[in-house]
Amino acid sequence: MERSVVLVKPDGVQRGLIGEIIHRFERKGLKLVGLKMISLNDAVLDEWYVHHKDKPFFGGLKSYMKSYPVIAMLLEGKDVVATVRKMIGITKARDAEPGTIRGDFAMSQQYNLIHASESIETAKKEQSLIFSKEEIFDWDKKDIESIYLQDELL
Ligand code: FUP
Repeated sequence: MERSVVLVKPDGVQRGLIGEIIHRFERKGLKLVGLKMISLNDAVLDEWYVHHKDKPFFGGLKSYMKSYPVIAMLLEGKDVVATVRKMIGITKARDAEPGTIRGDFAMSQQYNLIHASESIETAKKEQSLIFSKEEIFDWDKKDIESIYLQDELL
């Protein structure tokens, strides 16, 4: 099944929103298959934000992402990449829709609490940058048939 990588960024950790953010994904019915606290370094961030490397905000973005540890999650579900992107809201948090994580809890474009994979390809890249094989758990989620119709699981 499809996977998405989510980070609770340094501002989310500082603001005590780790539990709130994990709770939203759990309640949605997504399956948590990896979870850890990690300090990001230049090598990971240069790969992670390669599409932003020539932008004026790149240096500041990297310093901020290294300022405190982040919480990394690997979430599994049907069409999970698109679903999680909808749940987090748009980048500029003060314009994000109420009901989204950024829309409910943040005001800034940089301090926007959360990262989520933008595509299935970036999810795969991000998974390999953060999680080792031993850190990914393929456990049996017993309520899966109450979350999806059987046909949706094929
Ligand atoms: P998103 O996918 O919504 O996290 O946004 P982007 O990949 O476009 O940007 C990644 C991060 O760069 C954002 F979370 C915050 C930062 N950023 C800025 O600080 N300024 C900008 O103008 C755009 C992005």
